Amino acid sequence: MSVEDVAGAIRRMEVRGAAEIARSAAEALKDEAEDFQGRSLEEFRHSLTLAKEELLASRPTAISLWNGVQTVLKDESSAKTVDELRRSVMRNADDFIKRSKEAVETIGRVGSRRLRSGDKVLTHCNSKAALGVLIQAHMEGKELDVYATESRPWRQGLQTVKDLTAAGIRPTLIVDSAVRWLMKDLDAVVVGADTICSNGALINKIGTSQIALAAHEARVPFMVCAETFKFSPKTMYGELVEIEERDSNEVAKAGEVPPGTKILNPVFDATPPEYIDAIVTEIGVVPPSAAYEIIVRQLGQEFIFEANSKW
Ligand code: RUB
Repeated sequence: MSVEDVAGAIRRMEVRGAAEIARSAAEALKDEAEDFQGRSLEEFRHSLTLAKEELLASRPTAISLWNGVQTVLKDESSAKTVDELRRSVMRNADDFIKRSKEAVETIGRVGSRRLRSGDKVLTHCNSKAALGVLIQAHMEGKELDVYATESRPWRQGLQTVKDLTAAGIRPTLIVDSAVRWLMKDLDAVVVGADTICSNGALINKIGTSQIALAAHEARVPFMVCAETFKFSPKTMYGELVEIEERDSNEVAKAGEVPPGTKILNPVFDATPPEYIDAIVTEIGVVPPSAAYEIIVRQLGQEFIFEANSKW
């Protein structure tokens, strides 16, 4: 698929979920590099820059997209020929996609150790990393009672119950507003991440912070599943995460509300680190306070520099 097609699919949410968005962007850059017909390195770099900008503009909140694109293009300035640059982009894209898939598998195995047979577990939206944990625990023979929120307005919860059912788990679907009512009966909450900030705050689907509050109140462990490329080097120097707002007609169509009614449709929210018990990554279970360390060690100085270069 062309970069334009992939960016469009991400914007329209045909491709969704933070990791999938990042992998699709990496694949699109790989195709762009493979198909480049010109001979000038300058022209090639220019076309990659345009591709990068178009992909990054497709959705603003998930840092996985920025980290993925950055990983694929990390050797751009050192390449000396068109062929060298082409090879590096293709190799880096393949590596990123492979590592990101392996990370989800590792998170599944690590996270499942935190669940016991008989646990009642809630998940929100549709996170492949969170589902990986639940499915792995099920495959290990643990009997889980899994609850999935509907996740208005896009209702990603319907996909979650399909994914769980396909894996042999019989889930229960609830409306978002039933979370606090249910919380007293739960043993754990397991969610994914779009971005983890350097202070350990979690940015994830709208409603996540309310669930975390209810879990905190009821002393139910709140577990976040996040590959290390969900951690944001951009937040290290104070940049705030842009919370995407989508079209009002996703909430109510014209004619369903009186003319002039204002509709707000924020898609993500921020959960403070004090409501998070554990972050499960592919390098282990860490507390939110380890976020800074993960950014420095896993993503490194080059990423931090690049993320803050416009500063
Ligand atoms: C999806 C969402 C998911 C995270 C993590 O939102 O909030 O919880 O992206 O998903 P949307 P994953 O549907 O708006 O993209 O673990 O699959 O990366």
